[in-house]
Amino acid sequence: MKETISALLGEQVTKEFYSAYLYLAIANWFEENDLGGFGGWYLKQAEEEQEHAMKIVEYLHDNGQSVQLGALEAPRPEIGCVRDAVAAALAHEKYITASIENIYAAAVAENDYRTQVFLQWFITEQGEEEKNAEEMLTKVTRYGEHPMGIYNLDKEAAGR
Ligand code: OFO
Repeated sequence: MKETISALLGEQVTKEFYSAYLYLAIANWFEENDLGGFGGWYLKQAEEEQEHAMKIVEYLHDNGQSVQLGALEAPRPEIGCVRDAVAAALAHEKYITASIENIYAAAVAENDYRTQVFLQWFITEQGEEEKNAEEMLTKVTRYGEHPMGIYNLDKEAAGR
């Protein structure tokens, strides 16, 4: 594996752990504001992000690479309401998608076919996560506009 790819994947490990840390911060905000249901969702996201990090660690090791762990910044999302929290998650997912796509582009440039295949799972996963985050933001925004907003949206989605 080329050093550039190995380094980018190493940085991605830190970004995935940071994602977990950010989701924990968001989960904490919900928990501290008596919205444990939302909090549970973000705790689950935090666990998934750690799994993503470990998937990359394993891939690097399977390919004879060493992993340089980076420092984790303390997440300080600016959350003043439910919508802010959900919007912060969506913005972060978009940032991670761009980061994964950047590694994919580098793998293409280096003719690193194995890494391209490896990253396909992450590209699909990011699509799912962005979709979930977008949907949550739409629902929370509509609910903010009108308490029946979520109900109406669900009916529309189900075609009823
Ligand atoms: Fe790691 O899945 Fe999104 O960020």
